[in-house]
Amino acid sequence: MAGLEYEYLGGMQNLKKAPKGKLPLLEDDGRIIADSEIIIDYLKTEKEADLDSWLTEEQRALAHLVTKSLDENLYWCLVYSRWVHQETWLKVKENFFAGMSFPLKQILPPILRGGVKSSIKKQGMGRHSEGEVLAIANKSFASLETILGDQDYFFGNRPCSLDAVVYGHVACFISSQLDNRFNQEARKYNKLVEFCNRIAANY
Ligand SMILES: N[C@@H](CCC(=O)N[C@@H](CS)C(=O)NCC(=O)O)C(=O)O
Repeated sequence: MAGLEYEYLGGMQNLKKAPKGKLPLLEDDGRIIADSEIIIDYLKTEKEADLDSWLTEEQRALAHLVTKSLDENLYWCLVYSRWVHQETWLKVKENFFAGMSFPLKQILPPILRGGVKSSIKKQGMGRHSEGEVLAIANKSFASLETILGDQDYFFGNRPCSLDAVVYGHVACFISSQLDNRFNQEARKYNKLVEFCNRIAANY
């Protein structure tokens, strides 16, 4: 979106390089920058890639709070839908650990799933029923769709970092090959579906 050259290196093997034990991370000239928020700040300050320079103070404030709502709330609904929901977990396990050799492929998945389930319980989302988590996710989808309205991007016809953030979260539900209740619910929001298609086509 900022027009910078980059190479995408996906995969959980990158966790070995992660100073905070979490992905994503950005590697730039031998420097490792961890956490999406810190990566965006780094691009703004070090790479002159500020997608938000044209926003008003108020729009920037709103973008920040929407971002944090998705990072700290909707994110956990996604984790729940993938790691707790039994049927989906079997598919996630198949894909997530595909590159791993025997016997690690047998041993690691239940251990990692146990860790994720414990984190989600400590965070709080894991204490709700699936129906309640779905209702919580639904409120975020509905609110995003209301804010987006008939615009191409969240603040009009020009994208900003909030569009990247929303895509990062919402496409995990809408554009995923998974088809659980969470994916089905998200796909009912036509404007969000079109938004994801627009971002995917343009970027
Ligand atoms: N706030 C962080 C969240 C990062 C995060 O939770 N990453 C997950 C994957 S989406 C992760 O790396 N989990 C690995 C683990 O917890 O072991 C960000 O936006 O970068």
